[in-house]
Amino acid sequence: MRKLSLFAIAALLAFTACNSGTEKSETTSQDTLSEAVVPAPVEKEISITINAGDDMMYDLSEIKVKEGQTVKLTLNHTGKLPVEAMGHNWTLLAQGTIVSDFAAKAMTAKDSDYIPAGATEVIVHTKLIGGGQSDTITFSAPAKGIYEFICTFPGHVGMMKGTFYVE
Ligand SMILES: [Cu+2]
Repeated sequence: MRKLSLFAIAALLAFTACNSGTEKSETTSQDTLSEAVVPAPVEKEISITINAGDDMMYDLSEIKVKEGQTVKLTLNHTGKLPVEAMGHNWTLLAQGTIVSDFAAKAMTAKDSDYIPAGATEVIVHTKLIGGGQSDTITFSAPAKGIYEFICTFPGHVGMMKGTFYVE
């Protein structure tokens, strides 16, 4: 008989513990829900680091930012080769640019680091850099949409390109 009542108490305790556990998790899920309903404020600034080395590749193929954000983008050349042999830049192109046509035009602009003077296709670009160098640019994200970024050093566009999303 004593054993039985102990069992009953244990069962009751277990039930209580279980119940309070349920209450707790309900509270938690409610909190999560209310957080989800209130949209998170958009960060004013976003920092992006993109690396490229002597392998002629960016380490990012996609970059996502929000409309109106200030984008602080750093390009690091992680290789050893000089700028004349393995120069890299990061060039954001306007929507509607035919990348292959623009890259062909940029190739001829050696005197201006392969960015044709006054090119309307270019929204923003870093400096052309060689191994061990970095360049940081700050710009306002353009209007919502999908853009492309490339390296305009001759012959690099085939390997060095990616998509820039403004959401
Ligand atoms: Cu390059």
